[in-house]
Amino acid sequence: QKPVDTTRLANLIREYHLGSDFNPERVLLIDDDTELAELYKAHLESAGMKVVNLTDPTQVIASIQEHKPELVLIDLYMPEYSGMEVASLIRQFDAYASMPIVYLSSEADNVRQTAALEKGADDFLTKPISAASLIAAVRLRIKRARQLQALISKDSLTGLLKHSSIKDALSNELSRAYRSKETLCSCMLDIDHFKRVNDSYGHAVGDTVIASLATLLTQRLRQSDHVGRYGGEEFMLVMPACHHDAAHSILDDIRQRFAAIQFIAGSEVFSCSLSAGYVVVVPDDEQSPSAQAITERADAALYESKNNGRNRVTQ
Ligand code: GH3
Ligand code: MG
Ligand code: MG
Ligand code: MG
Repeated sequence: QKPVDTTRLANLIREYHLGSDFNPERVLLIDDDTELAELYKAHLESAGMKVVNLTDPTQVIASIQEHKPELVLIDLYMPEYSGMEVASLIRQFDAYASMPIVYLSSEADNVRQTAALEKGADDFLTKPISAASLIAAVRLRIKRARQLQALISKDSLTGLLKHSSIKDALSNELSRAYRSKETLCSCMLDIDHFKRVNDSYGHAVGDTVIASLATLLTQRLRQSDHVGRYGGEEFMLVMPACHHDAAHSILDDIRQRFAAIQFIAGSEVFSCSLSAGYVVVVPDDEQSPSAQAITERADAALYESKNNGRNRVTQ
């Protein structure tokens, strides 16, 4: 009889109860007063958030890179650096332009509060603060930041994830697959002879074809799958927990459904086809290919589909 993998079982049970949407808020708290920082950390953790305390502001960028917080809480007065200096340091990085920065300070003077906010922070919370107020303030700002992030990560024509966002999705799902030892399927998909569509019927009709494929992909795939517009008429799919047989039949079904769509342009009716290449990653301890290596393999499979006559799916 096979031994039971208890870690895997525990993870499965946890995921089952928490659901795939469970995503605790991540907060970085910078304060020289360690006792107070521990108290605030405990408040936020009691609400299920993940909190990292930092007493040395010179480590702020390294800490942001490591913990990827969704909000930074900064004390205003610290011995070596002021909170204002820390806020303006964070704002020097384009990547953190939209990260909510909130001061947490006993400073009650409005003029000094405003001066501090001008350094690039978003808001001011005054100490002492109750657990309930702190939790509500942090939770609401992170909720709003997530809504904005979801908006800016989408492609405007199709509503799918943008190039950089689908790449992030692949990296994240890959790490998760290696941790949970689940298989993962990644696919590249490209419309065949799309130039001809544009040349024959115009760019606007071409856009409609791209948008129709996007709709088909979102309807046919699961909620937990990720769909991105990788480039013009090229798409990337990331399908967690998808095995080889399932991957092939889903992709081939998409291929057939797309080929069956009849597009109308003026008095003409036409149809298109697509080619796909996919990779199934089966995690084992010896091989953990990178996201880039997997994308290159999916790309190579796509080009095999193209070279073998298009309108087909290749692993
Ligand atoms: P293949 O079967 O080898 O993929 O041939 P193809 O003609 O599809 O490939 P190619 O990559 O040469 O052409 C893609 C075309 O897609 C070129 C470009 O003008 C067009 N395109 C890229 N983005 C858009 C877009 O947003 N809208 C429209 N209408 N066309 C686009
Ligand atoms: Mg202080
Ligand atoms: Mg093409
Ligand atoms: Mg192309």
